[in-house]
Amino acid sequence: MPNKKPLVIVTRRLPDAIETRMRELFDARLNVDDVAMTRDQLIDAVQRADVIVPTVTDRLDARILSRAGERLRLIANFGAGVDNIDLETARARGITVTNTPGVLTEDTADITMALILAVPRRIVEGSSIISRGEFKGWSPTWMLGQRLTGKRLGIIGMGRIGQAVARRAKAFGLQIHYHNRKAIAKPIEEELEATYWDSLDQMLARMDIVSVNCPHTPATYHLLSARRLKLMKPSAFIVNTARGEVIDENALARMLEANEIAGAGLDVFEHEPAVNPKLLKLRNVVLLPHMGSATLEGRIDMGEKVIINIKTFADGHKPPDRVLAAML
Ligand code: 8YV
Repeated sequence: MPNKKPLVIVTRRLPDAIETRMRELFDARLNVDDVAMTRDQLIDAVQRADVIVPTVTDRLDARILSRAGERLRLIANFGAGVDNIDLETARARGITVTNTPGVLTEDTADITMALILAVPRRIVEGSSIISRGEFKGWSPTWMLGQRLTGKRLGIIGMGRIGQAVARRAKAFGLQIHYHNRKAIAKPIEEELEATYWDSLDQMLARMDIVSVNCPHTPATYHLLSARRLKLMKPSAFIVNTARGEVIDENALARMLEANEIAGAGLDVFEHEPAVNPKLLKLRNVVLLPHMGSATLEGRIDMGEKVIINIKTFADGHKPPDRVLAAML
């Protein structure tokens, strides 16, 4: 990368403090209007920039990256998930990719726990009864939900976020189970009193609540397929704060409609921002607009990570959050 300030194109508006620091350190081109870039604008950006800072909604696929200019050396993703970037093409073109892991763990786990509470306890349904003016008085058999304490939670993907969910859920009296490519370190497993399942199928059939906390990769696309969803107990709930693509959303909507799954809490969708119209009609779902990591503190921390990644890279060092295609 040349000695002068690198030309950094930021695709969306970021917190003020981050944008200001970026302007101080780099030749930063900001998106003050915060309008998502079109494909043509993204192509123009990858052709001009030394560094591009995309977000989850900017799809840097093979077709866009194959048009990248010689100057583009770094994609410093503002986000932990990198499924918006074609890592193979980036690698083939010698473009380094970084992300922002670790700083959105607790916030995402909080929203996951909120959904784990909200769906079985019918919190949003109850709240909307009040706001519609339909609360006619208490009765012993009205608005009954499901107790959390003593139930089994199956976490799919026991990385940082999965473990943070497990810690919270344990405090609520849930029994922790998990499926992961491999078992986590014994001391953590013991602390969480967690049970490892190498067979996802076997775990699914036994859980009361399932939480999706794995990244979206070619290996996890539709991991919860129609066949696997059918393994779940009809009384079970499912929560997804990872990526919509991990669940066959159509199959899930059909099963929720048919009461073959008791309820769902979804913060992410397969064709975001579109939401399957079937889901919108259901009473047994809580739907959120991809806000798992949406805290002011989290966004600033993410921005700081992006800056550190760009700065270390521009100074000729290995950036701390380098993503390797082989990691996925
Ligand atoms: C962020 C996320 O909002 O980091 C991720 O992977 O899904 C989100 O929580 C998003 O990535 C910002 O680009």
